[in-house]
Amino acid sequence: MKKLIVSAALLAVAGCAGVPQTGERIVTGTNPVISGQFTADPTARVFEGKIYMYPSHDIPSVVTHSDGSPWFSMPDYHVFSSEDLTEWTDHGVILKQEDVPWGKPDAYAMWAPDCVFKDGKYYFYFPDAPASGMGFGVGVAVAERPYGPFVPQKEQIKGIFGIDPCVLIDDDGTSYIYWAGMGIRGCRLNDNMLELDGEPQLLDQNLPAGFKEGPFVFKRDGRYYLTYPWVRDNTETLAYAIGDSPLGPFEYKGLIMKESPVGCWTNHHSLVEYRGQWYLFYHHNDYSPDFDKNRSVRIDKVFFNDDGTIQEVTPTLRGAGPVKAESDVHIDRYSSIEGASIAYLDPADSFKGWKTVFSQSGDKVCFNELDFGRKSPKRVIFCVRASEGGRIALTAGGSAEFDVPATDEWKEISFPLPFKAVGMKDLQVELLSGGIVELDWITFR
Ligand code: FUB
Repeated sequence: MKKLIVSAALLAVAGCAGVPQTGERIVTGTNPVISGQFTADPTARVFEGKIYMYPSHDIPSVVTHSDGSPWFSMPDYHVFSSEDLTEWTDHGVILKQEDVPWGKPDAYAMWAPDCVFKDGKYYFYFPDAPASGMGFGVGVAVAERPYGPFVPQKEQIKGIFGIDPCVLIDDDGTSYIYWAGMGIRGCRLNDNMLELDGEPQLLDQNLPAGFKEGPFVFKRDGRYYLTYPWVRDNTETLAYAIGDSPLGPFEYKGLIMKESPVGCWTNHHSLVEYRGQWYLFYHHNDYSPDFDKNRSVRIDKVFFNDDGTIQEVTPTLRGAGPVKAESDVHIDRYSSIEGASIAYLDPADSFKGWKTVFSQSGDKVCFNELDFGRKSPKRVIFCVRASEGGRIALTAGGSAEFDVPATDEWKEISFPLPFKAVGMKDLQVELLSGGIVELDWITFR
Protein backbone atom coordinates (compact mmCIF):
# COMPACT_ATOMS: atom_id res chain seq x y z
CA MET A 1 0.00 0.00 0.00
CA LYS A 2 1.43 3.37 -1.04
CA LYS A 3 1.95 5.64 1.97
CA LEU A 4 1.11 9.34 1.71
CA ILE A 5 2.81 11.82 3.98
CA VAL A 6 0.74 14.73 5.22
CA SER A 7 2.83 17.36 6.94
CA ALA A 8 0.54 20.41 7.11
CA ALA A 9 -1.77 20.51 10.12
CA LEU A 10 -4.57 22.87 11.05
CA LEU A 11 -4.58 23.44 14.78
CA ALA A 12 -8.02 23.77 16.29
CA VAL A 13 -8.02 25.25 19.79
CA ALA A 14 -11.40 23.90 20.88
CA GLY A 15 -11.14 21.49 23.84
CA CYS A 16 -11.82 17.80 23.33
CA ALA A 17 -15.35 16.53 23.98
CA GLY A 18 -16.75 15.68 27.45
CA VAL A 19 -18.59 12.79 29.08
CA PRO A 20 -22.29 11.95 28.57
CA GLN A 21 -24.43 12.53 31.68
CA THR A 22 -27.26 10.41 33.07
CA GLY A 23 -30.48 11.06 31.20
CA GLU A 24 -28.75 11.98 27.96
CA ARG A 25 -28.23 9.85 24.89
CA ILE A 26 -25.11 7.75 25.37
CA VAL A 27 -23.12 6.83 22.26
CA THR A 28 -20.39 4.21 22.47
CA GLY A 29 -20.54 0.88 20.62
CA THR A 30 -17.55 -0.12 22.74
CA ASN A 31 -17.08 -1.54 26.23
CA PRO A 32 -18.12 -0.55 28.79
CA VAL A 33 -21.45 0.49 27.31
CA ILE A 34 -22.72 3.10 29.77
CA SER A 35 -20.62 5.87 31.29
CA GLY A 36 -21.54 8.50 33.86
CA GLN A 37 -22.93 5.86 36.26
CA PHE A 38 -22.21 2.27 37.24
CA THR A 39 -24.34 -0.52 35.77
CA ALA A 40 -24.22 -4.22 36.68
CA ASP A 41 -26.11 -7.53 36.32
CA PRO A 42 -27.61 -6.71 32.90
CA THR A 43 -30.68 -8.50 31.60
CA ALA A 44 -31.26 -7.67 27.94
CA ARG A 45 -34.66 -8.22 26.34
CA VAL A 46 -36.11 -7.34 22.94
CA PHE A 47 -39.29 -5.30 23.35
CA GLU A 48 -41.04 -3.19 20.72
CA GLY A 49 -38.24 -4.00 18.22
CA LYS A 50 -35.48 -2.54 20.40
CA ILE A 51 -33.03 -3.87 22.95
CA TYR A 52 -34.03 -2.96 26.49
CA MET A 53 -31.35 -3.42 29.12
CA TYR A 54 -32.37 -3.81 32.76
CA PRO A 55 -29.18 -3.61 34.85
CA SER A 56 -28.79 -3.04 38.55
CA HIS A 57 -27.20 0.21 39.68
CA ASP A 58 -24.06 0.31 41.85
CA ILE A 59 -23.11 3.48 43.66
CA PRO A 60 -19.93 4.22 45.67
CA SER A 61 -20.34 2.10 48.79
CA VAL A 62 -22.46 3.36 51.67
CA VAL A 63 -22.96 -0.16 53.13
CA THR A 64 -20.50 -2.13 55.21
CA HIS A 65 -20.29 -5.93 55.01
CA SER A 66 -20.23 -7.99 58.24
CA ASP A 67 -16.43 -8.23 57.89
CA GLY A 68 -16.19 -4.43 57.86
CA SER A 69 -15.39 -4.05 54.16
CA PRO A 70 -17.35 -1.76 51.82
CA TRP A 71 -20.19 -3.72 50.24
CA PHE A 72 -22.64 -3.57 47.32
CA SER A 73 -24.75 -0.41 47.50
CA MET A 74 -27.62 -0.57 45.06
CA PRO A 75 -30.48 1.89 45.67
CA ASP A 76 -32.56 1.79 42.47
CA TYR A 77 -32.89 0.65 38.86
CA HIS A 78 -32.55 2.51 35.56
CA VAL A 79 -33.60 1.07 32.19
CA PHE A 80 -31.76 1.73 28.95
CA SER A 81 -32.83 1.10 25.35
CA SER A 82 -31.05 0.97 22.01
CA GLU A 83 -31.82 0.12 18.43
CA ASP A 84 -28.23 -0.56 17.40
CA LEU A 85 -26.25 -1.36 20.61
CA THR A 86 -24.34 1.89 20.11
CA GLU A 87 -26.76 4.71 20.90
CA TRP A 88 -28.41 4.16 24.28
CA THR A 89 -31.20 6.10 25.91
CA ASP A 90 -31.27 6.19 29.69
CA HIS A 91 -34.97 6.19 30.59
CA GLY A 92 -34.08 7.14 34.16
CA VAL A 93 -35.03 5.50 37.47
CA ILE A 94 -37.85 2.97 37.12
CA LEU A 95 -37.91 1.78 40.74
CA LYS A 96 -36.19 2.84 43.94
CA GLN A 97 -35.80 1.18 47.32
CA GLU A 98 -38.03 3.71 49.14
CA ASP A 99 -40.94 2.75 46.84
CA VAL A 100 -41.01 -0.99 47.56
CA PRO A 101 -43.87 -1.54 50.06
CA TRP A 102 -42.35 -4.73 51.52
CA GLY A 103 -38.69 -3.66 51.32
CA LYS A 104 -36.29 -2.06 53.76
CA PRO A 105 -36.01 1.50 52.43
CA ASP A 106 -32.31 1.89 53.27
CA ALA A 107 -30.94 -1.60 52.55
CA TYR A 108 -29.28 -0.70 49.19
CA ALA A 109 -30.08 -4.28 48.20
CA MET A 110 -31.68 -3.92 44.80
CA TRP A 111 -29.63 -6.65 43.18
CA ALA A 112 -29.90 -8.31 39.75
CA PRO A 113 -33.34 -7.89 38.06
CA ASP A 114 -35.24 -9.21 35.04
CA CYS A 115 -38.20 -8.01 33.00
CA VAL A 116 -40.60 -9.96 30.76
CA PHE A 117 -43.68 -9.13 28.68
CA LYS A 118 -46.91 -11.10 28.94
CA ASP A 119 -50.45 -10.35 27.79
CA GLY A 120 -49.89 -6.62 27.32
CA LYS A 121 -47.93 -5.99 30.52
CA TYR A 122 -44.28 -5.75 31.52
CA TYR A 123 -43.31 -7.61 34.70
CA PHE A 124 -40.13 -6.42 36.39
CA TYR A 125 -38.70 -8.92 38.92
CA PHE A 126 -36.20 -7.66 41.47
CA PRO A 127 -34.54 -8.76 44.71
CA ASP A 128 -34.67 -6.60 47.82
CA ALA A 129 -34.17 -6.95 51.57
CA PRO A 130 -37.57 -7.43 53.28
CA ALA A 131 -38.39 -4.86 55.96
CA SER A 132 -39.65 -7.67 58.17
CA GLY A 133 -36.70 -10.02 58.19
CA MET A 134 -33.30 -11.22 57.12
CA GLY A 135 -31.95 -12.16 53.71
CA PHE A 136 -33.55 -11.40 50.39
CA GLY A 137 -36.98 -11.69 48.82
CA VAL A 138 -38.11 -11.14 45.24
CA GLY A 139 -40.77 -8.66 44.22
CA VAL A 140 -42.60 -7.73 41.03
CA ALA A 141 -43.42 -4.31 39.60
CA VAL A 142 -45.83 -4.02 36.68
CA ALA A 143 -45.99 -1.51 33.82
CA GLU A 144 -47.71 -0.98 30.50
CA ARG A 145 -44.52 0.08 28.73
CA PRO A 146 -40.97 -1.38 28.94
CA TYR A 147 -39.67 1.81 30.58
CA GLY A 148 -42.50 2.14 33.08
CA PRO A 149 -43.93 3.67 35.12
CA PHE A 150 -43.59 0.44 37.13
CA VAL A 151 -45.92 -0.12 40.07
CA PRO A 152 -44.52 -2.48 42.71
CA GLN A 153 -46.78 -5.17 44.20
CA LYS A 154 -47.60 -4.77 47.89
CA GLU A 155 -45.90 -8.01 48.89
CA GLN A 156 -42.90 -10.06 47.83
CA ILE A 157 -43.44 -13.37 45.99
CA LYS A 158 -44.27 -15.98 48.65
CA GLY A 159 -41.91 -18.98 48.65
CA ILE A 160 -38.85 -17.24 47.20
CA PHE A 161 -35.92 -16.63 49.54
CA GLY A 162 -33.02 -15.50 47.41
CA ILE A 163 -31.67 -13.18 44.75
CA ASP A 164 -31.24 -12.77 40.99
CA PRO A 165 -34.69 -13.64 39.56
CA CYS A 166 -35.01 -14.65 35.92
CA VAL A 167 -38.24 -15.55 34.11
CA LEU A 168 -38.72 -17.79 31.08
CA ILE A 169 -42.00 -17.78 29.16
CA ASP A 170 -42.18 -21.05 27.27
CA ASP A 171 -43.67 -21.41 23.79
CA ASP A 172 -46.95 -22.69 25.25
CA GLY A 173 -47.25 -19.57 27.46
CA THR A 174 -46.27 -21.33 30.71
CA SER A 175 -43.90 -19.19 32.76
CA TYR A 176 -41.09 -20.28 35.05
CA ILE A 177 -39.09 -18.27 37.54
CA TYR A 178 -35.50 -19.03 38.54
CA TRP A 179 -33.42 -17.54 41.33
CA ALA A 180 -30.33 -18.14 43.48
CA GLY A 181 -30.80 -19.10 47.12
CA MET A 182 -28.65 -21.90 48.56
CA GLY A 183 -28.26 -23.21 45.02
CA ILE A 184 -30.16 -22.42 41.85
CA ARG A 185 -33.89 -22.93 42.15
CA GLY A 186 -36.83 -22.81 39.80
CA CYS A 187 -40.60 -23.06 39.89
CA ARG A 188 -43.60 -22.64 37.62
CA LEU A 189 -45.21 -19.21 37.84
CA ASN A 190 -48.93 -18.75 38.10
CA ASP A 191 -50.56 -17.26 34.98
CA ASN A 192 -50.87 -13.95 36.86
CA MET A 193 -47.02 -13.82 36.86
CA LEU A 194 -47.10 -12.82 40.53
CA GLU A 195 -47.17 -16.11 42.45
CA LEU A 196 -45.44 -19.47 42.42
CA ASP A 197 -47.46 -22.36 41.05
CA GLY A 198 -46.03 -25.39 42.85
CA GLU A 199 -43.01 -26.23 44.95
CA PRO A 200 -39.60 -24.70 44.15
CA GLN A 201 -37.07 -27.21 42.88
CA LEU A 202 -33.32 -27.30 43.25
CA LEU A 203 -31.84 -27.34 39.73
CA ASP A 204 -28.09 -27.57 40.20
CA GLN A 205 -27.66 -30.98 41.88
CA ASN A 206 -25.97 -32.48 38.80
CA LEU A 207 -23.74 -29.50 38.07
CA PRO A 208 -20.07 -29.29 39.11
CA ALA A 209 -19.66 -28.07 42.71
CA GLY A 210 -18.90 -24.45 43.55
CA PHE A 211 -20.86 -21.29 44.38
CA LYS A 212 -23.48 -20.37 41.78
CA GLU A 213 -25.86 -17.43 41.43
CA GLY A 214 -27.46 -15.25 38.73
CA PRO A 215 -29.34 -17.93 36.73
CA PHE A 216 -30.35 -16.88 33.23
CA VAL A 217 -32.50 -19.42 31.40
CA PHE A 218 -33.43 -19.27 27.72
CA LYS A 219 -34.75 -21.64 25.08
CA ARG A 220 -33.08 -22.23 21.73
CA ASP A 221 -33.98 -24.85 19.12
CA GLY A 222 -36.25 -26.65 21.59
CA ARG A 223 -33.63 -26.97 24.35
CA TYR A 224 -33.36 -25.10 27.65
CA TYR A 225 -30.11 -23.38 28.58
CA LEU A 226 -29.40 -22.80 32.27
CA THR A 227 -26.56 -20.28 32.33
CA TYR A 228 -25.02 -18.99 35.57
CA PRO A 229 -22.03 -17.33 37.25
CA TRP A 230 -19.97 -20.10 38.86
CA VAL A 231 -16.98 -19.98 41.18
CA ARG A 232 -14.88 -22.93 40.07
CA ASP A 233 -11.79 -21.49 41.75
CA ASN A 234 -11.64 -18.00 43.34
CA THR A 235 -13.89 -15.71 41.32
CA GLU A 236 -16.85 -16.09 38.99
CA THR A 237 -16.83 -17.63 35.54
CA LEU A 238 -19.96 -17.78 33.40
CA ALA A 239 -21.00 -21.38 32.82
CA TYR A 240 -23.91 -23.24 31.28
CA ALA A 241 -25.87 -26.46 31.21
CA ILE A 242 -28.54 -27.73 28.82
CA GLY A 243 -31.76 -29.65 29.51
CA ASP A 244 -34.84 -30.91 27.69
CA SER A 245 -37.35 -29.35 30.04
CA PRO A 246 -37.60 -25.95 31.76
CA LEU A 247 -36.93 -27.35 35.23
CA GLY A 248 -34.21 -29.76 34.16
CA PRO A 249 -32.45 -32.03 34.69
CA PHE A 250 -29.58 -29.98 33.26
CA GLU A 251 -26.27 -31.32 32.01
CA TYR A 252 -23.15 -29.19 32.45
CA LYS A 253 -21.64 -28.17 29.09
CA GLY A 254 -18.81 -25.74 29.83
CA LEU A 255 -17.83 -22.11 30.21
CA ILE A 256 -19.24 -19.10 28.41
CA MET A 257 -16.55 -16.83 29.87
CA LYS A 258 -13.49 -17.37 32.05
CA GLU A 259 -12.75 -15.49 35.28
CA SER A 260 -11.87 -11.78 35.10
CA PRO A 261 -8.15 -11.40 34.36
CA VAL A 262 -7.94 -8.60 36.95
CA GLY A 263 -9.99 -10.25 39.69
CA CYS A 264 -13.42 -8.61 39.47
CA TRP A 265 -15.14 -11.13 41.76
CA THR A 266 -18.63 -11.15 40.26
CA ASN A 267 -19.85 -11.58 36.76
CA HIS A 268 -23.53 -11.61 35.82
CA HIS A 269 -25.02 -11.90 32.40
CA SER A 270 -27.84 -12.53 29.97
CA LEU A 271 -27.94 -13.76 26.38
CA VAL A 272 -30.24 -12.31 23.76
CA GLU A 273 -30.79 -12.73 20.04
CA TYR A 274 -31.29 -9.44 18.21
CA ARG A 275 -31.59 -9.05 14.45
CA GLY A 276 -30.09 -12.50 13.83
CA GLN A 277 -27.05 -12.15 16.12
CA TRP A 278 -26.69 -13.47 19.69
CA TYR A 279 -25.11 -11.16 22.28
CA LEU A 280 -23.71 -11.72 25.74
CA PHE A 281 -24.41 -8.89 28.18
CA TYR A 282 -22.15 -9.07 31.26
CA HIS A 283 -20.27 -6.77 33.61
CA HIS A 284 -16.75 -5.84 34.67
CA ASN A 285 -15.24 -3.18 36.91
CA ASP A 286 -13.79 -1.02 34.09
CA TYR A 287 -14.52 2.32 35.76
CA SER A 288 -13.57 1.12 39.25
CA PRO A 289 -10.35 -0.89 39.21
CA ASP A 290 -9.89 -0.65 42.98
CA PHE A 291 -13.42 -1.58 44.08
CA ASP A 292 -15.05 -4.45 42.21
CA LYS A 293 -18.54 -3.72 43.53
CA ASN A 294 -18.81 -0.70 41.23
CA ARG A 295 -19.33 -2.44 37.91
CA SER A 296 -20.13 -1.55 34.31
CA VAL A 297 -22.01 -3.42 31.60
CA ARG A 298 -20.22 -4.81 28.59
CA ILE A 299 -21.56 -6.51 25.45
CA ASP A 300 -19.84 -9.01 23.18
CA LYS A 301 -21.09 -11.20 20.36
CA VAL A 302 -21.71 -14.86 21.18
CA PHE A 303 -21.83 -17.79 18.74
CA PHE A 304 -23.33 -21.27 18.91
CA ASN A 305 -21.84 -24.41 17.42
CA ASP A 306 -23.97 -26.63 15.17
CA ASP A 307 -24.62 -29.00 18.08
CA GLY A 308 -26.06 -26.15 20.16
CA THR A 309 -23.06 -25.72 22.45
CA ILE A 310 -21.88 -22.17 23.12
CA GLN A 311 -18.49 -20.91 21.95
CA GLU A 312 -16.52 -19.40 24.82
CA VAL A 313 -16.55 -15.60 24.64
CA THR A 314 -13.29 -13.68 24.98
CA PRO A 315 -14.13 -10.35 26.60
CA THR A 316 -13.26 -7.35 24.45
CA LEU A 317 -12.99 -3.59 24.84
CA ARG A 318 -14.05 -3.09 21.22
CA GLY A 319 -17.52 -4.39 22.14
CA ALA A 320 -20.33 -5.31 19.77
CA GLY A 321 -21.79 -2.03 18.55
CA PRO A 322 -21.18 -0.43 15.16
CA VAL A 323 -18.89 2.61 15.38
CA LYS A 324 -19.09 5.31 12.73
CA ALA A 325 -15.91 6.96 11.45
CA GLU A 326 -17.62 10.35 11.82
CA SER A 327 -18.06 9.80 15.59
CA ASP A 328 -15.33 10.33 18.18
CA VAL A 329 -13.50 7.02 17.80
CA HIS A 330 -11.84 6.01 21.07
CA ILE A 331 -9.14 3.60 20.00
CA ASP A 332 -8.32 2.97 23.67
CA ARG A 333 -11.21 0.48 23.24
CA TYR A 334 -8.87 -1.38 20.94
CA SER A 335 -9.14 -4.71 19.11
CA SER A 336 -5.39 -5.28 19.47
CA ILE A 337 -2.47 -3.38 20.94
CA GLU A 338 1.32 -3.59 20.61
CA GLY A 339 3.49 -1.53 22.95
CA ALA A 340 1.09 1.36 23.52
CA SER A 341 -0.65 1.70 26.89
CA ILE A 342 -4.08 2.83 28.07
CA ALA A 343 -4.69 5.21 31.00
CA TYR A 344 -7.59 7.20 32.44
CA LEU A 345 -7.84 10.70 30.98
CA ASP A 346 -8.50 11.97 34.50
CA PRO A 347 -7.60 9.52 37.31
CA ALA A 348 -9.91 11.51 39.62
CA ASP A 349 -12.94 10.88 37.36
CA SER A 350 -12.86 7.56 35.54
CA PHE A 351 -16.12 8.34 33.72
CA LYS A 352 -14.16 10.80 31.57
CA GLY A 353 -12.78 7.70 29.85
CA TRP A 354 -9.37 6.68 28.64
CA LYS A 355 -6.50 7.81 26.45
CA THR A 356 -4.04 5.83 24.37
CA VAL A 357 -0.40 6.57 25.15
CA PHE A 358 2.14 5.96 22.38
CA SER A 359 5.59 6.09 24.01
CA GLN A 360 7.97 4.49 21.53
CA SER A 361 8.20 4.19 17.79
CA GLY A 362 6.45 1.00 16.74
CA ASP A 363 3.68 1.34 19.38
CA LYS A 364 0.55 0.33 17.54
CA VAL A 365 -3.21 0.06 18.13
CA CYS A 366 -5.89 -1.51 15.92
CA PHE A 367 -9.60 -0.73 16.17
CA ASN A 368 -11.60 -3.13 14.02
CA GLU A 369 -14.73 -2.56 11.99
CA LEU A 370 -14.92 1.20 11.72
CA ASP A 371 -17.81 2.19 9.48
CA PHE A 372 -16.90 4.87 6.91
CA GLY A 373 -20.27 4.65 5.17
CA ARG A 374 -20.60 5.35 1.46
CA LYS A 375 -18.88 8.72 1.16
CA SER A 376 -15.20 9.00 1.90
CA PRO A 377 -14.34 11.69 4.49
CA LYS A 378 -12.13 14.60 3.48
CA ARG A 379 -10.36 15.15 6.79
CA VAL A 380 -9.08 13.27 9.82
CA ILE A 381 -9.04 14.99 13.21
CA PHE A 382 -6.97 13.80 16.15
CA CYS A 383 -7.57 14.91 19.74
CA VAL A 384 -3.98 14.74 21.01
CA ARG A 385 -1.42 15.94 23.52
CA ALA A 386 2.23 15.58 22.59
CA SER A 387 4.80 17.82 24.28
CA GLU A 388 7.49 17.03 21.72
CA GLY A 389 5.23 16.20 18.78
CA GLY A 390 5.57 13.02 16.77
CA ARG A 391 4.93 11.38 13.44
CA ILE A 392 2.11 8.86 13.27
CA ALA A 393 0.97 6.48 10.57
CA LEU A 394 -2.72 5.86 10.07
CA THR A 395 -4.12 2.96 8.07
CA ALA A 396 -7.78 2.47 7.20
CA GLY A 397 -7.77 0.81 3.80
CA GLY A 398 -5.28 3.43 2.55
CA SER A 399 -2.33 4.58 4.58
CA ALA A 400 -0.78 7.98 5.39
CA GLU A 401 1.63 9.65 7.78
CA PHE A 402 0.91 12.77 9.83
CA ASP A 403 3.18 15.13 11.74
CA VAL A 404 1.58 15.96 15.06
CA PRO A 405 2.91 19.34 16.23
CA ALA A 406 4.17 19.77 19.80
CA THR A 407 1.37 20.68 22.20
CA ASP A 408 1.28 20.61 26.01
CA GLU A 409 -2.51 21.05 25.97
CA TRP A 410 -5.12 18.70 24.52
CA LYS A 411 -5.74 19.92 20.97
CA GLU A 412 -7.89 18.89 18.04
CA ILE A 413 -5.60 18.72 15.02
CA SER A 414 -7.12 18.43 11.59
CA PHE A 415 -5.44 17.11 8.41
CA PRO A 416 -6.70 16.49 4.89
CA LEU A 417 -7.20 12.74 4.45
CA PRO A 418 -5.10 11.84 1.41
CA PHE A 419 -6.81 8.54 0.59
CA LYS A 420 -10.35 7.33 0.13
CA ALA A 421 -12.03 5.24 2.85
CA VAL A 422 -15.51 3.81 2.38
CA GLY A 423 -17.39 0.88 3.95
CA MET A 424 -16.09 -1.11 6.90
CA LYS A 425 -12.37 -0.72 7.56
CA ASP A 426 -9.99 -1.77 10.34
CA LEU A 427 -8.20 1.31 11.67
CA GLN A 428 -4.56 1.15 12.73
CA VAL A 429 -2.54 3.92 14.36
CA GLU A 430 1.23 3.63 14.87
CA LEU A 431 3.81 5.99 16.33
CA LEU A 432 6.70 6.25 13.88
CA SER A 433 8.96 8.76 15.61
CA GLY A 434 9.03 11.65 18.07
CA GLY A 435 8.13 11.89 21.75
CA ILE A 436 5.16 10.57 23.73
CA VAL A 437 1.88 11.09 21.88
CA GLU A 438 -1.35 10.80 23.87
CA LEU A 439 -4.53 10.29 21.88
CA ASP A 440 -8.04 10.82 23.22
CA TRP A 441 -10.00 10.19 20.01
CA ILE A 442 -9.91 10.33 16.23
CA THR A 443 -12.72 11.33 13.91
CA PHE A 444 -13.21 11.54 10.14
CA ARG A 445 -15.26 14.31 8.53
O1 FUB B 1 -25.09 -7.20 42.03
C1 FUB B 1 -25.22 -7.85 43.27
C2 FUB B 1 -24.99 -9.30 43.09
O2 FUB B 1 -23.68 -9.53 42.59
C3 FUB B 1 -25.87 -9.96 42.06
O3 FUB B 1 -27.18 -10.11 42.47
C4 FUB B 1 -25.08 -11.16 41.82
O4 FUB B 1 -25.51 -11.93 40.74
C5 FUB B 1 -23.70 -10.59 41.67
O5 FUB B 1 -23.52 -10.04 40.39
